[in-house]
Amino acid sequence: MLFSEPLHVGKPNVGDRQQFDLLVDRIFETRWLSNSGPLVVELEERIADYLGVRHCVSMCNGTVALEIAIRALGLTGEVIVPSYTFVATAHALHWQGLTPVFADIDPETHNLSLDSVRSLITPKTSGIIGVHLWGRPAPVAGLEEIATEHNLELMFDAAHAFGNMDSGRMIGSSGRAEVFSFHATKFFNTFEGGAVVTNDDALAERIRLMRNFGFVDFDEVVYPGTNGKLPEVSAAMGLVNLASIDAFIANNRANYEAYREAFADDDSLELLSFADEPRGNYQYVVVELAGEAVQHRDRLVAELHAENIRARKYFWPGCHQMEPYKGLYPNAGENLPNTAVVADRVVVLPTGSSVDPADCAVVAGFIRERLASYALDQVADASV
Ligand code: T4K
Repeated sequence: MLFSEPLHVGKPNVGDRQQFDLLVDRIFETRWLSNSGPLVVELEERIADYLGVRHCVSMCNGTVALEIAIRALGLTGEVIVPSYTFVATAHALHWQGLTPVFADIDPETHNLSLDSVRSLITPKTSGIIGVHLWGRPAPVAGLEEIATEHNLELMFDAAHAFGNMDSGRMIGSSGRAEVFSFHATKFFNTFEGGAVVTNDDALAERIRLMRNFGFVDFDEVVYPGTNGKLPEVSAAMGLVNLASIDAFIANNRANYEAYREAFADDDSLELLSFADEPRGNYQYVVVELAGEAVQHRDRLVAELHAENIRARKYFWPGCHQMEPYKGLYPNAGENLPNTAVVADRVVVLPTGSSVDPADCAVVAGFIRERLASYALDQVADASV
């Protein structure tokens, strides 16, 4: 086995333990544990500042953040989303009694195809949820144009994109609202957590109320709210992780460069690149197998796991192939040719602060060796 301890795709990035302990001491002293305590307020201010948005409303996780944003925007009927995303994007709509209509992706970017989105608009469509997949920006300008033209709401699932930029601007300001996940496996985590960010004052106010059962004061409720609150201990984790964000970026970047160098002259795969922005989280290291190597994807992943390298096939096979969507919309795949192709080719590789560039070189070397060996087997088979 190449690694005695498993190498994970999402092993958490964690900041300074002593600083965290100090904040936990404060939580114990004040006995303020939840319900928009001082650490939550501070974290929300810092995040809004970091992203350059007017409002950050923290949440207990990204999925509830999506549900609340969807509800607060008043979406109805059908909402267009990519199928090639984590299933929470679709589930958030389904849980709100809406129909996710699955659009295809651009095979180059893995993000929504504008042509596909256009082709799926019906009189029942009320909105579009773009996803910044792998943290790479969705085609925001094109989606805005479509939304304006058809009078649709537009929001973004930015679960992967905390700390990333789009054309020199931090991701977080597009559409009516953007939703982040601060789950343990994300670039920036609060154990579990998430946030809705927006520049719309009225929307932010509605989302804050919905997060806390709809209470406007001690006794009066004005919305059918839910409980979406982030606890203080999670905010403490967020504050210490925010202080270490540059170190997380440097680490991920070095890992990404190590993979890039190791795969540079290998044409059996392509390492997805990130746009040349001043900032980026480099959290998802994604390779797409090419040519004959594609048919060996599952075997490669199994062999990586056998070496304690827990590579992932995110987001295979696409939401439309998962229940309840597979049963509800059995023909959805007809609109998703690129999703099918890409989902069969992708392997996501370990990175994060418990992985270093030397580990990445070993992982890449193993992948190259295996892909070369499958190719040789194929040549041998063909000559029999
Ligand atoms: N939208 C998008 C586009 C998303 O990707 C997500 C979440 C959401 C919305 C919803 O946000 P949240 O409601 O989750 O905040 C993981 C995460 O649970 C999920 O947050 C994430 N996307 C998704 C892409 O990945 P799994 O089922 O793959 O996680 P799991 O348990 O296999 O963990 C991944 C790896 O990380 C494993 O190899 C083990 C390692 N790990 C994990 C945890 C939790 C650790 O080493 N330590 C840990 O504490 O879903």
